[in-house]
Amino acid sequence: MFKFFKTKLKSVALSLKRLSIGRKLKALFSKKIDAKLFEELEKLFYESDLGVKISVELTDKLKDILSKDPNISTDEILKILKNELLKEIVIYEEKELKKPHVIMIVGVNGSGKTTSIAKIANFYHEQNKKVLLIAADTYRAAAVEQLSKWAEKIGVDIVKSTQGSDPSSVVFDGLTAARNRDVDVVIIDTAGRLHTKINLMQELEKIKKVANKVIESSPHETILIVDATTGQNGVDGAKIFNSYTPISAFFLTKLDGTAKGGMVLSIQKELKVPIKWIGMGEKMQDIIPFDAEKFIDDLLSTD
Ligand SMILES: Nc1nc2c(ncn2[C@@H]2O[C@H](COP(=O)(O)OP(=O)(O)O)[C@@H](O)[C@H]2O)c(=O)[nH]1
Ligand SMILES: [Mg+2]
Repeated sequence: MFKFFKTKLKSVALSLKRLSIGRKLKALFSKKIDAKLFEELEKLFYESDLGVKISVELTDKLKDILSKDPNISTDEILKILKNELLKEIVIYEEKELKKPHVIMIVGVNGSGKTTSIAKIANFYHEQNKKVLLIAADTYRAAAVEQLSKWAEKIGVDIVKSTQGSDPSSVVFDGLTAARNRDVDVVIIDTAGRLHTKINLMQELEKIKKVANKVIESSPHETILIVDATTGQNGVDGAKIFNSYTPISAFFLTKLDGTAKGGMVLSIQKELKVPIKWIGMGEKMQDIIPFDAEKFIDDLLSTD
């Protein structure tokens, strides 16, 4: 583990606890057990962005448990909840990096794609990997500029082209350069696209085809950036996205903001796609590899 990571993790853990529904649960369980309590429970789950399915399932489960054992302690209940929530986790299987390992980043505008690329790039750069960025968001000049600034700040290479050029041709150039320069990790920035714009979704397929021609079976990962503050809308968008371009993992951003945290579970339940990273701020160090158990502990924390 690297220095910035260790110190960062501590503050990240603290800010994740902010999401906690454990305290609210504890308060609820100190009330009389009746129909109203279960209504409030379901509401709490739902308002924590756990989604309808998980909220209803958890409430039913608790109803069942409390009817069998009305004197069960809150700690016991939280333990049961933890196990139930862990069942919703799709485990991310760490794979060996290919060389070069090609990661394509996709998502809607403003979700945090470019910032997250900087975070991932910095993460690998800190591990002494040679990183190359490809600026394939050619729609806006500002996008290329933003990525260039990050590249400079981190100290990694970038391949870019002029605004309006074909994104797949930039990808072709970038991957060719990656091969020639002995690069370890390539990260491709793509233009923000709404999953409803079919031509843009098809463009992603074209980028992938071109990538595959230059580097076999690349991109090795397609990561969908999802703004965690968007709740169920984000989940619905991700579903459609995934139907056009299969996603290998999520990067959930803005968990430091107003996000309720429950989306971490609902998005996995609905898509069966794992979360690999979470974003906790605007700086390049504000990234943590997703740790399901730790996350659920924080979510259910009562301190
Ligand atoms: N608070 C917070 N802001 C973030 C995070 N990730 C990105 N942002 C901000 O979200 C805005 C959009 O990010 P950007 O990377 O440009 O999104 P893109 O349009 O998808 O490339 C910027 O103001 C970022 O600083 C995060 O994890 N936390
Ligand atoms: Mg961008």
